[in-house]
Amino acid sequence: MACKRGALIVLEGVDKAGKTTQCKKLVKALELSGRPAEMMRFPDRSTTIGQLISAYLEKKSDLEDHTVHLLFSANRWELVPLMKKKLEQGTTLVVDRYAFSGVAFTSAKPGFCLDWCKSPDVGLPKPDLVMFLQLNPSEAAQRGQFGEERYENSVFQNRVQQRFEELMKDTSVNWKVIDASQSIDNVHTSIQDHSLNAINAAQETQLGTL
Ligand code: DGP
Repeated sequence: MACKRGALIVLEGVDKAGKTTQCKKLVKALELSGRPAEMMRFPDRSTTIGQLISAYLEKKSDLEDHTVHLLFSANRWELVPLMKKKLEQGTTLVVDRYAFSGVAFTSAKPGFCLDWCKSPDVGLPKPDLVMFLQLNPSEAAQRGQFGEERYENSVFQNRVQQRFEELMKDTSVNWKVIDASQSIDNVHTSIQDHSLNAINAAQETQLGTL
């Protein structure tokens, strides 16, 4: 019998919501329970395209806004063969940001509509589950200062949050909103519950596309 596929699980949210911490905890918990799992993150700064993105985020270079949007999308596309291979082998992928960040961040800039922003990502593997770590901007601010990177300011992050709220109206995506103001362990428990359901459901369905 062919091995059962892994699930594609994505964590999204504004900065300081705890995505990276929770991705790591989830991978560890899944592995401990005997379910193969690996973490990925976008942008993946290790590739040639990822290095262009990284220099842009660190403000070492400037790129035209449409161009950088397409580079972020290309960075996801270049990892698709690897993602598909892992999923087919039965590994669950826990992904820190995906196409939804792409749309939310670019469409928060003036002059960008959601439809244009979504188009380069059409055809990417569709997540079985997208968890949005919800944290209001004032609580996020209490978790520490923003860093020096591009986009790390409250005005822009508020616009990003509004764009995510628009995206979450899309019922063709399996969105779950998680209250990220709870303790790390409570957030983890909710994330783990949703993930186990998604892993079980994924075994009965084919991987879709955005
Ligand atoms: P991180 O490494 O998770 O801190 O993300 C880097 C920054 O890039 C963060 O501010 C979110 C932003 N970002 C992530 N994906 C995209 C994308 O596809 N497009 C744009 N414009 N920004 C993105």
